[in-house]
Amino acid sequence: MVKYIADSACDLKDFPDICFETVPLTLSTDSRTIVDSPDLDIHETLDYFYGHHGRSYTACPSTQAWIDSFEGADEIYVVTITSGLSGTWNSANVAKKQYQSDHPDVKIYVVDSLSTGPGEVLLLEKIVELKKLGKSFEEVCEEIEKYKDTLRLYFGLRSLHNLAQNGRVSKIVASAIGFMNIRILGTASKEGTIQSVAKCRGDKKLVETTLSEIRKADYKGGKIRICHVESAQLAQALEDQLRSEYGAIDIKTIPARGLCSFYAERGGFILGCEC
Ligand code: X90
Repeated sequence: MVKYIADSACDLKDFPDICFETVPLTLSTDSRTIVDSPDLDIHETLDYFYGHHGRSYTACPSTQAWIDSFEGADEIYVVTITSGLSGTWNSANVAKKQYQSDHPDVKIYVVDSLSTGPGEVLLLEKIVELKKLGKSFEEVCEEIEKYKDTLRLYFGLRSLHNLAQNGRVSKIVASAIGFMNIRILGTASKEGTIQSVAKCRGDKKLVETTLSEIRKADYKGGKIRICHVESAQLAQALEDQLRSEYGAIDIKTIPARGLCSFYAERGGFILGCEC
């Protein structure tokens, strides 16, 4: 059996016609731990964190959680959030080694997305597409490593509070926003870390600047996936702009799950595209 697995930063809850499962990260405060399961109420979870005044954290899945997800399959594809910001890729690899020492015939490919949310979605969709074409395990691994280089990730955020609190961006960068309608536009660096691109005043300017970055990246009409945190309108504005400039492109928007919602925060979006 072929199984497809991603961590919950991937933002998908299910995937039709294949055996797909997500392994949750966790979000927590000193008094509560929230598992990023597919049925998590995002609105309530965000309210909880905004109302909580102490520190809040996240944690990657345990080795055991990965091992449990491998059970029963003989060919496994795992997509993780960037190793540049999370221990998730590492814990998946520890699980892979351990699992293969007990099940030497099981093939496991763990791909470091160097991205998150929509970047993970694009990788997963590509793996599924290659398998449908009848590619072997080795061919899929090889083609995915090449495909990864064609992907770009952009994100527009209203607050960097949770990223800064957890050491994923510097406090200096974070303090530049949070007032006067300032949004930050960022991108994933080659190493899968956060690189800030521009400060924009208001959503309209944010959409314009995102479009101009995509143009600069030499985007030619490839697939686009967008995740948003309670900002469907902003995502729609991006979709509309992209369609009016590039025509009938394959573009889809979904709400972010817990992990990306926690870090991208209300009003944020994350966009992945093939360049
Ligand atoms: O292991 C953990 O506890 C998870 C840590 C994840 C930290 C960052 C998640 C960011 C999610 C924010 C904008 C996208 C940045 C992606 C750059 C590669 C969303």
